[in-house]
Amino acid sequence: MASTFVDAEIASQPQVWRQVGALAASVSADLPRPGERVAVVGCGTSWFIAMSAAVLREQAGHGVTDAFAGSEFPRGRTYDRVVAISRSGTTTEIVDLLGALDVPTTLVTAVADSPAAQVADRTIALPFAEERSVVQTRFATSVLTLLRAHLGADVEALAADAERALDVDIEALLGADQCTFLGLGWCIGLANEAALKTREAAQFWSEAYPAMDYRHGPIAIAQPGRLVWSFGPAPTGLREEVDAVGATFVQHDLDPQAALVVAQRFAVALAGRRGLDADNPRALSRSVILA
Ligand code: F1P
Repeated sequence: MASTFVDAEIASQPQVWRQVGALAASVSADLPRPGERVAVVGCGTSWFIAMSAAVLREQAGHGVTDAFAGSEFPRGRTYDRVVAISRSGTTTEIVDLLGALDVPTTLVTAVADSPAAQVADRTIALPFAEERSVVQTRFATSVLTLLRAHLGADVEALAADAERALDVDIEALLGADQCTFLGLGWCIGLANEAALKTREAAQFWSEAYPAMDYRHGPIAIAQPGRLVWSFGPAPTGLREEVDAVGATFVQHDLDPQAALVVAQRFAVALAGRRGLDADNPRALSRSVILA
């Protein structure tokens, strides 16, 4: 039963993604064109969505696409367009960066008249994906849906997978004391986002790595009572290695973006078990606004 804003926001994703799908064609002129050299930027959750979107765009053959945390944008580099993701449009690093750049910029936000929108050249607003919880779920996945739709993804199939994700039984996972999320390619951003969700919402120990790098040290953390959670296909043999050390290997046969919905539910359920308010995590605010 939905008891927090974030529960309801997670559950609304299939329907909200469909709304994004219906909107996508009408805003495509403000999104990168094939061949453009693009950087996608954001902070926190928005950065991890940028990471996934960048890999997908480049793999789709649309051109060089980098992703940066807003604070780490390499100011000396030249891009044809910078796409900024910010739910609030108030995050200091993003407002400052958009104000300083002299290349075309597009902001994707939930708030059309935010400070970031005032300094971006173009703004794509998704007000129907706005959230009341501090912890981001549906706004982030809606941005990814938009950027995937712009690359030709089938949004209806994605939304149908999200519906399945809402029914996945997570009860057996909730006794774990640690989780490491893994992904290859565009799923690395999803793994980072899943790990951030559990840390933000539940103060739960989680890590995230590119799946091929997991053997290079982080596997030492795996043991009975801990999870190794793969978004998308895992490298050959990795599941067996995880089994051998007694950790629980987790993977869902869903589009990896829909599989992120399972991880969102996991994070919020963990928070509930720990008596935490997932809508208002310790030391977090809706956005980081620096003096
Ligand atoms: C970015 C962000 C969130 C994070 C926290 C603080 O916000 O870092 O990702 O979960 O709520 O703000 P925004 O720029 O997307 O509004």
